Amino acid sequence: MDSMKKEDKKYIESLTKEIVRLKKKRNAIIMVHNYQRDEIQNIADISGDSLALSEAAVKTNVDVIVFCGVHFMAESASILNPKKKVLLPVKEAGCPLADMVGVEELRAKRKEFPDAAVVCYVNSNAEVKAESDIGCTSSNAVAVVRSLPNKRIIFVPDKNLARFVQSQVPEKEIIAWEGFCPTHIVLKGEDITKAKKIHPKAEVIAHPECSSEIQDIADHICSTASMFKYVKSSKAKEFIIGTESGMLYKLRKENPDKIFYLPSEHLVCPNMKLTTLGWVTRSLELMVHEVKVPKKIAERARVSLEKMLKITGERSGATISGV
Ligand code: CIZ
Repeated sequence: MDSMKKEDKKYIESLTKEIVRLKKKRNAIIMVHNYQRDEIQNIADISGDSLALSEAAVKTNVDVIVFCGVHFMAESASILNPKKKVLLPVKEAGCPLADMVGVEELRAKRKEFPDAAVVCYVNSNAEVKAESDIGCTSSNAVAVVRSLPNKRIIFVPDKNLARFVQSQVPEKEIIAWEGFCPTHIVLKGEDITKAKKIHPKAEVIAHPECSSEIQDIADHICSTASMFKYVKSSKAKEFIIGTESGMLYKLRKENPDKIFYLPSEHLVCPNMKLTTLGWVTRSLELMVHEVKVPKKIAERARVSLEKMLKITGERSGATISGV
């Protein structure tokens, strides 16, 4: 912010004012995912991971949720908040990982392994959630898999998270879907080695969507919600963060005495960065783009999300700023 030009600051301030005005007019709340742009994080009423946001929304008394994130997240918010209008400011903000599994292929896999339970990562479309036995996030995937009576688990769609779960639950057989996050996958072992050379005292924290190469060398593997908790409790002063760049803004804000490094300039999700203050303003002005899941699919998808919530209990990973 400090290096920002005067006219940029003015532009941001005037759009932020307009968003606050429109938010009141629409009785809306702004939910912001941890991977969003800095200026979007600054207008958040609630920020956090996708599920913490959806859960937090259930407790608010608003008519409209503006979800600054990607499509599957807005779908989850809508599934858990069927009476509220959920808006995704940029219609095209999708998730290639979520699109790597389809319902027909999943049904075929189930036929191949009829004794297996299907666990689906939250980064999946509503139809896939509806087709699964239970959902999970990166913070509770291990607990969800452990809780199931089945010895075999079909885990969709992220093969790297599946691999991490397998390492933690060796007594089960995880049949991993071949999906991956195109942003996390760009992080290479040599990026970590380079960063470690420059910052030898830094701890390496990586997201489980990173490749096996990264999982093997990281000091700690955890979801975005767990990263905040881990950093706060760690005695280390410096951290190399192996996940999407947006995380660094809030990590720095919440831990001013600690230093954070991004090991690769490519750790930027192009879909997450589509949302700008201009699009949020337009979204509230025109009430676009509503994300609505067909009732039959939403009901079944809600069962898989609620089963997950029963296992891990209520989470408190969201940061409430300005409701
Ligand atoms: O659940 C989320 O928001 C995602 C996609 C990752 C995480 O670790 O928070």
